[in-house]
Amino acid sequence: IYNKTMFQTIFLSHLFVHSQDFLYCYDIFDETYREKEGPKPPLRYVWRNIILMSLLHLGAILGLVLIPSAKIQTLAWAILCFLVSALGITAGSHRLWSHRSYKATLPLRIFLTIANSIAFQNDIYEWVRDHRVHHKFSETDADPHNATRGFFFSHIGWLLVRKHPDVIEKGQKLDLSDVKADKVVMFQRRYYKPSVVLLCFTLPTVVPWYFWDESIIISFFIPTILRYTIGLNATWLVNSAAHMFGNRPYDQNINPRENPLVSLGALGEGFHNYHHTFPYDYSTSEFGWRFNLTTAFIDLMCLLGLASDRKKVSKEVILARKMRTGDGSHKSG
Ligand code: ST9
Ligand code: ZN
Ligand code: ZN
Repeated sequence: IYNKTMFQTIFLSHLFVHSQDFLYCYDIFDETYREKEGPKPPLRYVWRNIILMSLLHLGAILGLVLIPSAKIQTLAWAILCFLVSALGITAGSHRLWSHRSYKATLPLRIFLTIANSIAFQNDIYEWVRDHRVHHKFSETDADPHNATRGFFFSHIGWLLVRKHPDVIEKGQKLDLSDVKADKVVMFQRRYYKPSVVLLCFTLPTVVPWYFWDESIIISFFIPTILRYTIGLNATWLVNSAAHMFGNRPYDQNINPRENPLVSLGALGEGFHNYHHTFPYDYSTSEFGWRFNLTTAFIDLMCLLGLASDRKKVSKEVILARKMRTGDGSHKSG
């Protein structure tokens, strides 16, 4: 049905609508980059991280064991902490600051920054820098969590070794002027360590202990350690599982995939074939609120006047792209 001219018309109008994104070009794949020839640099382990991550995961197992002894309020609090921290990543460092897929007012940016420190996934500036090189140089040496190096590396291994020099070399050429200009982001970067001690570790522990007399051990190991570890793994699954398992209805030439299970845990971030194809779409998916709490949250914020300018790819452009490069898995849709 779609001949070449029709496709070009639709695609060009799409380019025009989103011309701003193409001026930035910070999340569009760079086809010109070539990995350096010759042997890869040897792995340099960071033992401090290996030890701390192992201890964290052991602590999370203890948290799991303690669940039957916890008060119901404590479990509800842990879920709340998980959801708020997750929004700090999904609606915050991901969709707002990395991709600029919508605009947020100062009060919302302050909330998302607090939520982001609860999540403790590096400060927003560093997260955005690593995430923009991930999109621009996806699955090459310049991608911090290059999924062609296997499930373990893209999941957690990349945080346990020194970065490939190309990540830093390419990352230094990125345009980060927009995040540098955001005073809330720069404030978080300056006070990042104390903010994490207070918001990721102290606050989630103290609330159950102070307000409903939960034991301090349970307060520490469930809403803090277990909740933090689940948040990290849900995020890392986007880099590992959603780069390996699932359909590719939008672009079968790239590895990122549609993975509804990952979306469920990561509040809508598992529709990764769509997201790498249209990184500036605020919903990171074609299907609105389906498995996508983050989209519902951003829509609510718009309703309350705290957010605006959501960027959305039109149905026509999506369909044309599916016909051109998709794997046919959405044929009935
Ligand atoms: C964590 C982050 O877990 C997770 C991010 C995941 C991303 C997910 C993406 C998917 C999207 C969807 C979201 C789903 C969300 C779902 C939520 C559901 C709950 N460009 O890094 P260093 C330079 S963090 C340019 O030390 P090493 C720079 O000058 C977990 N330059 O490199 C830098 O200095 P500075 C907690 C760059 O020595 C200097 O190099 N955190 C770049 O190789 C040194 O940088 C940890 O565990 C760049 N890209 O060490 C800490 N990178 O920063 C883990 C670096 O001062 N990190 N430079 O400007 C580390 O310890 C280290 O980074 C390292 C590498 C050992 C991994
Ligand atoms: Zn990805
Ligand atoms: Zn992204």
